[in-house]
Amino acid sequence: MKSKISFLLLLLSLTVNLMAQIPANYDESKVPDLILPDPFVSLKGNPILTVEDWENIRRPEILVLFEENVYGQIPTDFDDISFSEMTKSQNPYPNTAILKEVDIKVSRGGKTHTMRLNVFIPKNGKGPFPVFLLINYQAPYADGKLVEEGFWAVKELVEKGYATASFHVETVAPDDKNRFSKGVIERLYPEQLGQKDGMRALGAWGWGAMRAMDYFEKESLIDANRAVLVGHSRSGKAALWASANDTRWAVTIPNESGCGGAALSKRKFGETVQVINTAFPHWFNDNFKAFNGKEELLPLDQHMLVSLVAPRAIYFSSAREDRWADPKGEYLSMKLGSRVFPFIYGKKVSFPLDFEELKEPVIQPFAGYHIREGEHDLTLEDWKSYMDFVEMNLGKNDK
Ligand code: GTR
Repeated sequence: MKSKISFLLLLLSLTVNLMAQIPANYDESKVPDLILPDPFVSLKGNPILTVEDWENIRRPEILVLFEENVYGQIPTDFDDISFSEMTKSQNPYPNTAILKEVDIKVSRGGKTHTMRLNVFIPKNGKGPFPVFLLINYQAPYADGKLVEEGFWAVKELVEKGYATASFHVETVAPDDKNRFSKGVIERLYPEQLGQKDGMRALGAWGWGAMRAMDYFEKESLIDANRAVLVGHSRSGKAALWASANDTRWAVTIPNESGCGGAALSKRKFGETVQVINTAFPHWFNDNFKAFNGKEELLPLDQHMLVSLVAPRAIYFSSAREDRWADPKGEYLSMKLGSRVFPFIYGKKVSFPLDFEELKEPVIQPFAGYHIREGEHDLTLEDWKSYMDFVEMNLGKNDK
């Protein structure tokens, strides 16, 4: 009996070890043949050719597919929202920017959740200023520092006449598999927890971006019609899902968002659905787990998220050494998903180059992409291309 138990324990530990070491594929020749769902054929099998059919039939279908199978819902109902300025920290850029630390208080069903948004507004110029929101998951606030330059390029943005804001994901939903519900989910939307397609961490962070947008709409120094949503990696995934749901964002920029973000899941290159669901079970909804090791069964792929953002502008960026996030899969998903611009909206967008041929950032109206040298990170070089893309799409600032 004892030896049977120890044999079972051995088997169990071998399985756990194997799971932990599921080898990632980095060999392009081992990528499966891609069979991707067609964004332009409805679930009933009808071709989708017009803006009317796209916006009334196919777009809502695709949104529900992502909600049910991947991210979960983003509930948007609440009873009350209010904004109060709480400035306490020292402004790192007193000569060029006004700092506002804003508490956003949201109530629903007698309960209240407060999230903190940090906002820098140019001091020079008259505004209202276009704004960049960064969903942040790094820890600059922990030690009382608001900004980590490079990762959040406040100085450069403000000098170019942009307002910029950021919130830390912890202020909405902790990034922890045991605690993720301890913010907005348990407090305001507890019924979501019992639902297999309920809101989880990425959806909650997207919800936070929406509340920041509610604030932009009320702040007279900010032009909410020219708002850019940026996220890096896990927060890039959240930015993409938020913008698919909330069409108030004029430009969407997920950086190196990889698996469950910009990259095509069915390529199974680098991080896979099984790996991400095992390491971060709190990011996606429960139904997504059914696709562990079975990406081919997904009734969607990430290029369809690009199509949900259209006709608003969208930009993906990758880093050469960030193979975990599958840069080629990110580019292909942009290339395929952005066909919605010419096919449906009659707007010229083209990505004529193969991934291997890319040298310069592709900065054009509606859809863009760059891959820079280096590792997984959000850098000043990335922000510079974002500003070029935004200027092309939203116009030059009259500072
Ligand atoms: C990794 C995760 C990626 C990406 C990254 C990040 O550990 O596997 O999907 O989100 O974290 O957020 O930096």
